[in-house]
Formats: sequence, structure tokens, C-alpha cells
Amino acid sequence: MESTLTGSALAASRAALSAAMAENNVLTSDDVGSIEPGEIQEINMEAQAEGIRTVFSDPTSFNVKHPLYSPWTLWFDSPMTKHRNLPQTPISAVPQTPLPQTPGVAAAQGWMEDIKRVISFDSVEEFWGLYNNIVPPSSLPSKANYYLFKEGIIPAWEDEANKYGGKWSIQLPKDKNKPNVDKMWLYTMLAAIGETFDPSLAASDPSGSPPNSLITGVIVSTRQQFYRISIWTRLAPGQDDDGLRERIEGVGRHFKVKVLGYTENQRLAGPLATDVEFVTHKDSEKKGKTKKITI
Ligand code: MGP
Repeated sequence: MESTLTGSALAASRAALSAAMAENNVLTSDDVGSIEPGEIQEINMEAQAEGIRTVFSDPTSFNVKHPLYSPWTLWFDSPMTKHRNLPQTPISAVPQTPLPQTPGVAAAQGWMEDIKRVISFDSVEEFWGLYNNIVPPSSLPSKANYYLFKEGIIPAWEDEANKYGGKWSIQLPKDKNKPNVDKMWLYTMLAAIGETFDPSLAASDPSGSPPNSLITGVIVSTRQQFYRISIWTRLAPGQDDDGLRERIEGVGRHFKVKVLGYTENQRLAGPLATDVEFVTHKDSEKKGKTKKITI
């Protein structure tokens, strides 16, 4: 079936899918392309068939799943979730692992009070199942946020995985971007779960263990007059950064060019709009004048 995704979204989706297929030793079209004409490729059909059941082998209970590098959790808040003890959302069908009781989680308790955990997932199929059943950002009320974070990391500065980090973000005026924001958010999520923000890392881990990626999560926020999309990183460049600044800037550039579709030198700041900017969480916490890196 022809994909309806375009450009960077298609690339990100393919990255997620091919990572998953590589883990399952499934032959991809790229593999087929590398076979010389006339060359015979040995495929262990039995091994391939084992554990993978399709509609052809069982018309009622096939179970093809393509695992992601790591499991992710979606969180949500809006004016509706504030100060209310809402029951768990009806789509939380996947078993939830309890939050680690780290000092960071305890410190963020006030902030996390109104943020509801929606669901965790660890496969491409579950991601699409979730995506197809939630309200897109363009239809959310203002003051709402989706937070998609690696499982075990809470969307708070205080979490151990976030406290030395920062965020790339872009602010987009609502009136001009209502038609684009849903795709921008989808492409951002695909780049996160497909680990394409920090590609050197994903490529350099042949063991199949989850890459210790710089990315901890991504957020979309709706406000009265603008949307904001953010990418949270585990670390932020310091004075002796040992190449870290370059890596962090690579994340910002990938976000701006490959995910959002702007050109590298395009200036985006304007009324209610910002460029793609990086701020450390420590600076965000201080709320004062912040040092920004702009891509
Ligand atoms: P925000 O929602 O990230 O910014 O943070 P925004 O959209 O500019 O502000 P808003 O008022 O329009 O929502 C808003 C405020 O929430 C911050 O100033 C902090 O007081 C608090 N806050 C945000 N974050 C991400 C955290 C966090 O991780 N931990 C804690 N403790 N407070 C936070």
C-alpha cells in the first residue's frame, strides 16, 4: 500500500519500522535491493515464520508487532485535568509500570499533579493505534499539553534524566499554523520513537540494546495564541562540552530541517513566533534572562 506520509515523516516512519524489522531479522526492501542479479539469498524461512503470525496463517488472531528501540509513555494535561481526580483514561489498556521513586520524581510531585499518564507502548503498531484514537493538537483547547516521554522518565525538569538537560523548542502562531501543527507533531513523535534525532547513536549500536539517546521526550503545547513543540534532551552543552554542543545542535538542526521542513538558514521569529531555540532546564527554572542557542 502506498504511504500517505511525505518527506521527513516518511523517512522517520521508515526508520522506526526498519529498526523494528532489523530486530526481528525481517528482510527489508533495502536488503533485497543489495542482492546482485542472479545471486541466491539464503533465508531461513522456518526461523522467520516462527513467532510471526499474519492474517495468512490465522485469519482471526494474527499478531505482527514491530518493537521500537524503547517503550514510550504519553502524558496529557489540559484545563480539564487540573485539580480533578479523574479516573484513568479508558484507553490505558496496556499494563502501566509504576514510576520509579527517585528524588526527582518526589521533587516534581506538585508539577505532576495535574498531568495524567495516558498509555505506554513499545511497538509501531501500538503507536499508530494510539495516534488514530487521540484528539490532534489542532483540536485541543488552549493550555493543553501532550508529553511523549521514554518510559520511566517523567515530563519534569526534576527527573534524573532531565535535570542536566534542556529543550529545543519552536513557537508557532496559532492562526497561521492550525493546518500544519498536527503533521508537525506527528513527524516530531515519529522522529523521537524512530530515534532519528540523534542518528549517530542509533546507528552505532549493533547490539540491539536501547540506545542511550540524548532525547528524553517531546511535547506539544497549545496556548491562547500559539503552539509550541519541544524536544527535551538529557544533557545540555556546558563549558567543557567535549563535542556535546555539536551533538545538541545536530538535534536542533534535524528538528528544524528534516522534521519541520524549514531550510537551515530560514529565520522564523516574528510576532508570536520564535526561531528553533535551545534553553537549559536550569535556565527555564530560573525564569530570568536566559542564554539561548538558535538554529
Ligand atoms: P510551561 O507550561 O512550560 O511554560 O511552564 P509556558 O507555556 O510559557 O507557561 P504557561 O503559564 O502559559 O503554561 C509554565 C510554568 O510551569 C513554569 O514557569 C513552571 O512554574 C512550571 N513548570 C513547567 N515545567 C516544564 C516544569 C517542570 O518540569 N517542573 C516544575 N516543577 N515546574 C514546571
